Amino acid sequence: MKPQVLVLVGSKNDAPKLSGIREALGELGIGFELHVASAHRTPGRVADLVREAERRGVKVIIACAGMANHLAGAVAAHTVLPVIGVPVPGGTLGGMDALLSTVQMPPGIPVATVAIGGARNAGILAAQIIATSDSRLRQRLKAMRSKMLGDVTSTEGEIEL
Ligand code: RP5
Repeated sequence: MKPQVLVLVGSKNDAPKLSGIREALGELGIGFELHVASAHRTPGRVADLVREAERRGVKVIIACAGMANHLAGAVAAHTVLPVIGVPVPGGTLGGMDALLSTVQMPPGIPVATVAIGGARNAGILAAQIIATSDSRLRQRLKAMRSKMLGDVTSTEGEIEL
């Protein structure tokens, strides 16, 4: 499966908190590749990975980091591909630092930011972007929504006030 999504994590320690990306992309049949690259520790590698990915036909980049998440912004600075930022939870501020540094981009260089630890939504949003030009993927996304409806309504038998 040719990777359509590039996933970058700022540290190997982030990866265990981000399994929702793999799960969502797997459920939707989208190939991805994963690399560790840090905006601060390996800035040149970030630029190289992003430019290579664009050349190889990657359609969306998901950038995940904790603390000061400058990774997503740095990635966005090197490409016009859509970039989704995932603030990774942890540290002394619980992820608020990562959230604000991901979302507060200057005009001209947007990063679509999901919730702190919102890995699954990042995968689904990447799929929705790709689905704008892939009708079969759009059908799979609709099937995912239908399953969600079933999952929610089936809980009604379990609730009481
Ligand atoms: C960020 O700093 C990483 O994304 C990670 O969340 C945080 C701490 O990195 P490690 O010291 O655990 O490698 O760049």
